[in-house]
Amino acid sequence: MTSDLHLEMHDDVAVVRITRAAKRNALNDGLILALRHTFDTLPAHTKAAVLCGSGEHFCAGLDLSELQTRDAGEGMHHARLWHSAFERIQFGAVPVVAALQGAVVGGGLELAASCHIRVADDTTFYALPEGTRGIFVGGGGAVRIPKLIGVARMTDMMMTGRVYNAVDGERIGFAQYLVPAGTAFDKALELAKRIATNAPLTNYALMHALPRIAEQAADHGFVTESLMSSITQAAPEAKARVEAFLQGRAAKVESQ
Ligand code: 1HE
Repeated sequence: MTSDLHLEMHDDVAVVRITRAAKRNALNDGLILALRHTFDTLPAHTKAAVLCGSGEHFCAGLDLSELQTRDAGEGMHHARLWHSAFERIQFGAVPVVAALQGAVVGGGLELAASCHIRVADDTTFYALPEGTRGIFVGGGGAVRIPKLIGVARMTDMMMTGRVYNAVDGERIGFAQYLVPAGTAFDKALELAKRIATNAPLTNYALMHALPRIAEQAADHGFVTESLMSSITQAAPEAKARVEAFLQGRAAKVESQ
């Protein structure tokens, strides 16, 4: 498929790294297929993952050198290929934490938006240059990005070419964490290791049920929530964790 994607296990955390820094980690078809395959076939003991890019930029989006060769039908199938790959990230086996630096633009922002948590460093900037390149998002951005920042802000970014810096990007909801330059990977790995210690059913509910509940009508959402709540509570692991707290063996919630 490609030699530009690398998987490395840190115990039960998978680190998936795009290693195409010379092209600012721009996503060609080989990389999209490799992302889909990698997130589909993570080792069975994987409990969480970090997605990162090598070099100074997370990802410059679609490899524009591939854009020129497609007609409308091929273009649609190409977008569907991206959807299928990013779907394996969002609705895959384990939570994924993105470590961001430099450019998180176009399809790179769509890729980041398919992860569950985004950690940005001070050098991060976000843009959707599709608007100024005469095209439209095609990697799920029209669905996922408004959920992070709202339709109005996405419209502004695409219509005007607006670029958000790291501070403003965190303020409007692109990233949940903002850390000093060069430390996004460390923070993302720390978070992934912590996520890996959660009860697997809780992580499953957060990945697969929460986003769907949030889109259901409230009366449907309450019922789905009650089902998920009872399933997680019934698991032996939940009982053991609550028991550990009651016996003073589990950490208290502390302000940070
Ligand atoms: C690329 C790409 C790319 C860099 N496709 N080759 N994305 C964009 O419109 C963003 C285009 N890229 C940039 O604006 C800049 O490259 C960056 C801000 C990301 C980085 O700037 P810089 O100064 O560090 O790097 P550079 O000198 O611009 O680029 C280095 C090399 O990477 C250069 O190739 P070289 O052979 O001349 O060394 C660039 O051509 C190459 N490169 N970005 C191809 N994107 C499913 S729909 C999604 C639609 C989109 O994502 S559209 C948005 C595309």
